[in-house]
Amino acid sequence: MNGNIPAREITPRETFLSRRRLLQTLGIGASVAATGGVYAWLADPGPSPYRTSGRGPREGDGGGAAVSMADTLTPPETFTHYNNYYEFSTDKRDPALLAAGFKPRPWSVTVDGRVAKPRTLDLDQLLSLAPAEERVYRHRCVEGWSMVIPWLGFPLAALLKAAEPLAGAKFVAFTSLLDPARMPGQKSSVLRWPYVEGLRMDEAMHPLTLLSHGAYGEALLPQNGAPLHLVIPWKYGFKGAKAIVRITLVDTQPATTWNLYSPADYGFYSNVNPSITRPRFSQRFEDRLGETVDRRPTLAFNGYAEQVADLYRGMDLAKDY
Ligand SMILES: Nc1nc2c(c(=O)[nH]1)N[C@H]1C(S)=C(S)[C@@H](COP(=O)(O)O)O[C@H]1N2
Ligand SMILES: [Mo]
Repeated sequence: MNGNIPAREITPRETFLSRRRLLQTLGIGASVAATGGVYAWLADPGPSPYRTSGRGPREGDGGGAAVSMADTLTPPETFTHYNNYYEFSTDKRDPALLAAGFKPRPWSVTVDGRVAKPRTLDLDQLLSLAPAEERVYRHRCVEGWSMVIPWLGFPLAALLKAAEPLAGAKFVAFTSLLDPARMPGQKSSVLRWPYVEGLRMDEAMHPLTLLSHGAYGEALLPQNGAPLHLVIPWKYGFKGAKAIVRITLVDTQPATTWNLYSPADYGFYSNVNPSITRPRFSQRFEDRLGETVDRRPTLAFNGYAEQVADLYRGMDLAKDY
């Protein structure tokens, strides 16, 4: 066995855990093969609607010819101790400490707006909507660093479909928790609170868009957005709101936190795009945390172009929106 573990990315948690133990026993650790758009972990080969087997970098990816598509899981300690979570602190080392006592239960999520069946679900009701799947995704922050994370969750589409979207639903607005007593960073006005984000309806319904409640085979820790963290792997990390309490289907493009903060720097769409240089961060390269190799060229749509580029047909990809 080597790094080329053919795999499928949909894995029951039990299997993930036992497989992880097996791999550890074999001394393989947390290495994982990358085969293209979405990676996986298991040794069982299986058809995947997302995997693009053996796909190397292509022209238009934004990457150079020497891009290696082989990825290794980011060490869990990095994922849990290097966090952007301004509700707690603007220092990435702080959320692990400051959120340690944050209790993600009880929790409830309201799904409302342009739906036939608005509802408020507690966490157990929500988790019972769909089985947990494992998805190993690249995560790219607009600051230029990246990780590779084995998320647990289910497609956001499952939750949206259960609420029965109405014809007028064109966008989905996400709201994170507002609770300054539990989130000390909200006492500062560094951002407007609560944190809000949004997607167009087709982006929200896309099978890659994951409502995550776990990672590395465990429930999410508070610093990673417990109990619910939205994951949209082809967009910059800030599009994926943490600690979500409300999901509202709306007919017009909703306001989003970083766009309110600086409209010129953070467009509504914010798809990972090497050709858009943002004033504070060039997007041409990225640093994969935990890797010693030189910086990597940024891939268009974070490497998921094959799965999502169709959503943006007709839009000028050299522009930010
Ligand atoms: N509510 C909320 N969601 C948020 C953020 C935040 O500060 N508040 N930071 C975003 C940014 S910039 C990133 S890179 C990711 C980080 O997620 P992680 O700590 O789980 O890796 O969360 C995103 N979601
Ligand atoms: Mo980020």
